[in-house]
Order: sequence, then C-alpha cells, then structure tokens
Amino acid sequence: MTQFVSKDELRARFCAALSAMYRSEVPLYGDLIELVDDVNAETEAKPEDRLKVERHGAIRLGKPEELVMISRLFGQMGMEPVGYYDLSTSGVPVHATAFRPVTAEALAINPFRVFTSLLLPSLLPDDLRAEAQAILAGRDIFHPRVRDLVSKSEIEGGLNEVDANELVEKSLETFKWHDSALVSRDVYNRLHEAHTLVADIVAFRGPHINHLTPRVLDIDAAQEGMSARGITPKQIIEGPPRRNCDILLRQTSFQALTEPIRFPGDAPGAAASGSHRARFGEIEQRGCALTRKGHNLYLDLLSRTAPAIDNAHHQHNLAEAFKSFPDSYAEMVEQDLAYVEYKLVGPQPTSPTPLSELIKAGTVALSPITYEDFLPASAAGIFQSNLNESDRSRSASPAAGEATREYFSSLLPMPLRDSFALHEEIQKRSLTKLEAELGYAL
Ligand code: OOG
Ligand code: NI
Repeated sequence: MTQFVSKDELRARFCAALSAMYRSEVPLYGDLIELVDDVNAETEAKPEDRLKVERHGAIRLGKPEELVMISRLFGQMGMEPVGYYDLSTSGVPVHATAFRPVTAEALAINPFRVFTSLLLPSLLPDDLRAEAQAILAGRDIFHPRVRDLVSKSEIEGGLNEVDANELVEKSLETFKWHDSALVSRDVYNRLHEAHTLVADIVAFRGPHINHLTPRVLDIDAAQEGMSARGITPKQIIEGPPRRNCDILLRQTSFQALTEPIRFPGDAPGAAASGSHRARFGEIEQRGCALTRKGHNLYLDLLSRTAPAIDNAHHQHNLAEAFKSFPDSYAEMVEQDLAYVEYKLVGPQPTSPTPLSELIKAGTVALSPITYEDFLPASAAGIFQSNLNESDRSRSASPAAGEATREYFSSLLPMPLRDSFALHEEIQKRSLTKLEAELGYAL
C-alpha cells in the first residue's frame, strides 16, 4: 500500500515553499512579516488564531485553459473555488474566485487560499485583443511535470512522498517572478497603455504571485507601524471599522515595488532596460462571517460612509456609519446578521427551553465563525492602490454575459461553491450537535 501525502499536508508544504520563495524574491515582504510578528506578540492570541502561516496569496491568469489547470492543481491541495468577484465594475479588467479549503477541519490544518483573477478579454482595446490573445495562446505557465503529477494524483487518489515534493517544487515555477518580459518593449508599452494589469497579465511567462498575506491581530497598529519601518502603506485600511466584535475582513498592503525588467533582444549583461510594478505585501484581520442580511447591511453602511482624506479620518467616518451595526454576538445573532457556533457551556436545562433563552441565561455560548472569503470593494481597493490614474479612470463594460458568475463557473472543471452556504453549514453543524447534547430539537 502506498502512503499518500494528504491534500491538507500538500497545501501546507506548498504554502511554506511559496512563502520562502516570495521572501527571497521580495525582501520588503520579509520586513512586513517581522512587523506582523511583533504586533502579534503584543496582542493577545488564542490558540485557534493560526498565526505564522500565510492566509492568502493572489495570481492573475490570462486565459480559461490556465484557470482549468490551476483548478486541478489547487484541487489536489484541497482548495476549491469559492465565490465570484466581478472587478470590472471598479475599472479592473478581471473577474475572480478564491481557491480555498472548505471545511473547518481543513482550514484549521492550514488556511492557505489563492485569490485567482482571470482577464476579461472584452475589456481589451479592439486593436490589441487578437494580439494579446495570441501571446497568451502561445504560453504554457505550467511545468510539464505539474501536468503529469496532477493527472496521476487525480487518477490514483493522491501522491506519494516523492511525487508530492516534486509537485510542490515544480509548481513554484508557475508562481515565480520573471525579470524578463515575454514580449518586446513595444508590445509591453502598448499593453501597459491599455491597462497596467493587462501588461502584468499578458507580458510575462507566468502569473507571478503578486502578494502574500499573513494574519495580523491588530491591523491598526500594523498600519501605523509600517511607515516607521520604511514600508509605504496604501492610504486606507479596507473593510469595516475596528469593533469589539470584528466582522468580515480588514486589509491593508504596502505599495507595489518598481522592479527592473528586461526585454527580448536586450544585450546580455546590460542593465535592465525597463521596469514593472506588480508585487507587494498585504496583511489581513478577519472577523465574524455575516449572513446575506448582515452582508447587505455592511454594504449599505459602507456606501453611506463619508469620503475621507486619510486613514484616520476614514476610520472615524466608518465608525460613525457603523454605529447602527450591533456590536455584540448576541445582538447580531438575534437580528440574523452573523454566523456563529453554539456551544453548551452551562448546566442542562430541566425542560426544553428555546435557544434565545439558553443564550440569555448563558447556558449556550456563541463563538463567531470566521469569515473565510474576500470583499469585492476591498479587493478593488487593493488592486487600485497599485494602478495609475489613467487606469482608474477607465470605465468600459465587459461583453454581455462575460463577467457573470454563470460564465465563470462554466469555465471551471468543478462546482463553484457559495460562501454563504459554507459558513452557514458550520453554524448548522454546531446547532445539530447542540440539539443532540440537549436531547431535543431547537
Ligand atoms: C488581488 C487583489 C485582491 C484581496 O486580498 O482582496 C486580494 C490582486 O491584486 O491580484 O488579494
Ligand atoms: Ni490579497
């Protein structure tokens, strides 16, 4: 009997290898990790906080075939596509999903996920579309051994130790940085003029990982701390305000670096003749997952938040706008805004008692279910923090039906999962367990 390396273990090894590679490629990212470790050391952590491992990374793909193969690769690492994000509404020519572990158990073993964008070809200028698609058609972003090993793993149900390590090693080829462009300087310039992201997606041999994101326990302290360490933060922290009961996701990042690149035909040994901005570092602080109703309230309050000139004012305005969002788990649950796990902590009631009373009496405790996905407006803010003014002011609409969940999911070789359903499932399981402990239905 061959012993297979588990998918969760494969994901953990992949995440560790990617992190080591990115730290060596982007030393400033190492500095960010040090800051995060220092902030986390000063903040009270719970054992389930899963610190010291990255929570997510991001890549941008050029064509559907790349999305199919990446789905199969991530599938062997226990990551499934969850959620659909249309960034075109914010002037960014991509739509996206996140590949992530979907069960509480798998998330606890290793939470790593990859925000994966796909170029929307209809948003390319007409005179560039065919050329860009021909460039993409001619590239293969996967090492041939990755294709072999993914097929083998799919057929046999897993990979042995040797194969698993080879898969991790060879898959890094897809995510590594290429300091020479695949296209001429002229083509690069035209792609770049169309949109910074179009050049980033089309002009290189592969979809270099563009950031990694560890978890920080106090993102406000980390935002402040960045400047002190010579790391230039983006202007504002995205997402909801600081609260007693954190909700959803708060994120900030440092500005993408300007890195030297070469073009085919440059004299060997000559200094790099071009530059490209794509890679950065990000941090995130996660809170409680919200129901559809809670999410709609979040969006509504976010849209009512007054614009601000800097992060301090923005956080102040957010806090004002969010005063009407209850800040205790009991109230959030009472109003059906948040997903929680129910835990029996007090003595068994002598007769069947409604859940709301058990909660009030402290017999049942509520613990927040962490939000494991992304926020379209925040993602757009992260993208935009690294774009030019000319990119940001672009407003074209994709072809009808192209930037839709249905179309995106039709490209995937496996079902596209729903974020709400996954979080709700965890809540339901805890309720079923509670009912079994109590011996009656709630
Ligand atoms: C992805 C930006 C989105 C996030 O954390 O919301 C993202 C990208 O820049 O490719 O990673
Ligand atoms: Ni990110």
